[in-house]
Amino acid sequence: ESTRNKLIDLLAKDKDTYISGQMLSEHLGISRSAVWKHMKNLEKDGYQIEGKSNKGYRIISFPDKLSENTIKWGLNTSWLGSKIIHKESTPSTQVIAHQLAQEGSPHGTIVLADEQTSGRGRLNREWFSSKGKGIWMSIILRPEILPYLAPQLTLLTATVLAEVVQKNTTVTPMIKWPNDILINKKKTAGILTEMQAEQDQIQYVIIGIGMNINQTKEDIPIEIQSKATSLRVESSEKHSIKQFIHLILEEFEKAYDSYLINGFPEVKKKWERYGFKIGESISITTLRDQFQAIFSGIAEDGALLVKQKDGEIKKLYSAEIEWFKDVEE
Ligand code: BTX
Repeated sequence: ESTRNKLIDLLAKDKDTYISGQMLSEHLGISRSAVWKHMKNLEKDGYQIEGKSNKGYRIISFPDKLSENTIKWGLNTSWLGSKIIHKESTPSTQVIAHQLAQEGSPHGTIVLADEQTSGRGRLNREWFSSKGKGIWMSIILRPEILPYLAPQLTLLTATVLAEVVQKNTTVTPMIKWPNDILINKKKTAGILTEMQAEQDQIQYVIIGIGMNINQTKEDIPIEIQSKATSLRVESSEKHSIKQFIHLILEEFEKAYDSYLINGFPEVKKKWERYGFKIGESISITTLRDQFQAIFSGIAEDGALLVKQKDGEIKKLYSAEIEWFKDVEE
């Protein structure tokens, strides 16, 4: 397995250069016929490899299957995804990411899985993550911002996901404060931000992204069918999960770098472009009470702004919101 990965790394370094069988066998410390056998196996797994007798080998394309190598290949980022961990099946990528972060994994490390067996949402809610149908990914960040600003990263991530869907599909995404991506009012993606911090310093933030891509209607669990959807259901198209991961990581890196330089205003502006139900009446549930008010957007710091019946504007940092259709149900 590790020889195979080294071989792919060598070939992936430069897709336009042929590497001779001799060179590969020397670098890897295996015979030329073993090199040839590896090539045949790679082809079986969906790698397209060109072999020319007087030049050597080169990789033409990677399979759509996810692996550390296939994700690395063609990823146009400078720091995000510099380290990639991929699992076929795991309880939750968040758990792995926490472990890695505690062991010192660098800023920009990403953890991905084809399937999560106990994926989770906020407040320990369940997050369905069926095999090969969506993006189940955690990003480790070590931002030099004050801990109380970390929720802004959730809003930033939501705008990134919305932008990627807007630019690359035929459907129109909306963001439900703070962290749901909706298409036709149904949830397509969710974000879970977790943080390890002291009073005035963040050790790390883990951003968990769950995005439904290729589920059919029948693939979506009954319990959530009335409120969940996938890109495929809404656009009648299948999408390459690998390509979507690339798009998200590239857009995220840009947005994050710009956020560190320019602060939150740009994120706020973008967020409000996608904000669901701005100007409309919503139901708000906080730890203390439940009331109805007009959703008036987000504040300069990302808090939820609602206008109460008496005209007073309230700023909320943590709440659940619903609109009336849901409240009546
Ligand atoms: P949330 O608490 O906002 O949403 C969870 C709720 O969403 C559930 O109670 C359920 O009603 C609904 N739901 C569950 N699964 C799905 C789904 N696949 N599609 C749409 N709706 C669903 C949102 O939490 C945050 C989700 C983060 C998931 C990522 S995946 C990678 C990482 N690993 C991990 O365990 N969690 C994160």
